[in-house]
Amino acid sequence: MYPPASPAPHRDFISVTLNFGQSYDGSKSRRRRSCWRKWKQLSRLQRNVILLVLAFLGLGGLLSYISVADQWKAPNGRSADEQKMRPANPPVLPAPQKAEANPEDVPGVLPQATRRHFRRGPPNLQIRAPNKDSEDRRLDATQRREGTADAAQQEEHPQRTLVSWRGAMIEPEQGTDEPSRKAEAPTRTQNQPAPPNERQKAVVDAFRHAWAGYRKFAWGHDELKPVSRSFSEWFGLGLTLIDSLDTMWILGLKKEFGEARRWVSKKLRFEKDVDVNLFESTIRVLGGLLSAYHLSGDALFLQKAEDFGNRLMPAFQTPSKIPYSDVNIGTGVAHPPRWTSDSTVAEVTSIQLEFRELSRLTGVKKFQEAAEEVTRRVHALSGKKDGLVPMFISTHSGLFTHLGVFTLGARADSYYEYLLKQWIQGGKQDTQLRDDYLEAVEGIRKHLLRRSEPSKLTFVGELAHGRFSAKMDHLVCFLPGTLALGAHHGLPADHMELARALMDTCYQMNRQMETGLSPEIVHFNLHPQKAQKDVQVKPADRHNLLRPETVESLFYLHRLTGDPKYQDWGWALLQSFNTYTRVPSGGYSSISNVQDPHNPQPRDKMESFFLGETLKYLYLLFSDDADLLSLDAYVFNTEAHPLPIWAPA
Ligand code: DMJ
Repeated sequence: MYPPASPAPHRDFISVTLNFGQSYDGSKSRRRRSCWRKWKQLSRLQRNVILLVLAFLGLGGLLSYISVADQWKAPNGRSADEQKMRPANPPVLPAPQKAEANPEDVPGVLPQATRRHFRRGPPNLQIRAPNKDSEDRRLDATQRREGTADAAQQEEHPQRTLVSWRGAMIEPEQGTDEPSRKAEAPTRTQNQPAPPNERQKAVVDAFRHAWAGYRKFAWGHDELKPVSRSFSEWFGLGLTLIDSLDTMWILGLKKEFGEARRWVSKKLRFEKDVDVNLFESTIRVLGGLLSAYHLSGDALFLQKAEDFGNRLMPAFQTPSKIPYSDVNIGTGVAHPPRWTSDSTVAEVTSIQLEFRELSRLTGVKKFQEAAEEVTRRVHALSGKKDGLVPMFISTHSGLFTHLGVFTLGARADSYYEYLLKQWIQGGKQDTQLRDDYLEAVEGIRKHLLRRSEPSKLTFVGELAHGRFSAKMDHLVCFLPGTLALGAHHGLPADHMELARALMDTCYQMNRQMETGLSPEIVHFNLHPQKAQKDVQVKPADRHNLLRPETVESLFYLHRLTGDPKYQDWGWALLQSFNTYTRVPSGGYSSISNVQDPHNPQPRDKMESFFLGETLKYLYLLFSDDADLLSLDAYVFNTEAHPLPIWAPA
């Protein structure tokens, strides 16, 4: 007899035998039994260690599978995310792209020489239709993003008749484009622009000086503080740089544009925990990017615009669909200002040009739908007075608040501007926009228009609970230009007469000041018996923020009447800006006292709209070429960023 087998000695190591073939006798059950017996013979520690090793091996295998699979999905070594961001169009501006290959990214080092030569002067403004391939790729990317292949399929075969957002039946060929993946910028080219004349060169010089200050002391920040040679931050998005992109393009500043483009490409990031004002960031950032895209054809700007537009969308998630004033572009949390649940009427009704265009270019409808819902609701509200709107609106109830106060200045101004400009943008199809605008102009005539003493200057005052005030913000000086634009597009000829009269007044608001620059607010004299000046200024209102409205209207008035006096007036204004606001070390500064030429008191701030609007409108004003950003092809947003008119009238 054999003695019973002695118990297995305790082992301090683990032995694992792997046998992938059949067991020696071919019996699976026997092999299973033997494995199980061996497993049972192991100590608890040994079993745990084996299980741990197996789990580790399994996890490692899974991770390497994922990594390999990702590479399969992203050929050419590009990540899946990069694939999604494929440009809609190949850029038409090779110079900045080549420069981007240059690792240098900071001001102070000249950008790499460019391959293709920019013409001196305004470039050939060109809007190009996408080629079929790029359009298809973009369609694919959008479908992946939204999972809306079905919707896209429908749009592949659009019905002949579309329903506009107001429910009107329209024929697609007649004009207004619904946002669609097929929609794209129309193809328009402009003849070789004339070389800049002497006055335009002076604007280029002013721009270069402003830009030099920004570049030296505020690069990549929101605003230059030219006196202290530093910067201020508002949204932390390089506001001045983005607001200036299309101006540089129009002024033919190739090197500056290329350098700014590189910053947008490498440094502009929207993933940041920061609150932005919906209106201000829409008109400056979204508008600036869309316009830069249209002028240059560079898809980078459209990608950035779409990213930014998406981050603004939470602002529309309110009970009333009237957007909040502020939204955090990093967290997606939107909110009204701390002290109220109201939004400003001008703000919620002056984002439509940009959101509509973003939808048209991307094919993503939500931008247009959200913005137009606001227009629809405001249109239907009570509380207006002959087309004039109050200044505030509740984001909870969707109703106007602070009823009975009417102005064409701050908090209401661009509501009127965008009624007209949306109508023009959409190819003049939407008669409700036009009619609201026409009614408002009559409301202005009826309630807000007066003539000053002794010079009988026509001005637009304010109404508060039935009481007229002869107060006029410089902001109201957008109105002559808007009226002239409407008349040009077929609205009553007497709008042009009113535009001319108001233009005279706005110019006088500047000329009657000792510096030749308008204060922020004036009060007009209404009393013939008093030996007073027409234009009076209160001490608190004597500042000038380098605002554009007077030169904006001068541009329209000159372009649409051909009268050279408007150019002369603009020239005088440029001299005043140069004399009283130019800071020798670079940049221009807003000033605190337009009535003291000896000490205008620089406020140490150069607003982004000085480059985005004021200098751009001056440059366009001094051009005699009506094709340079033709008013039949483009509509300017309220920050002077040109966007294409969707269809010819
Ligand atoms: C700009 O941001 C825009 O023109 C806006 O419509 C009004 N305020 C400034 C310029 O004054």
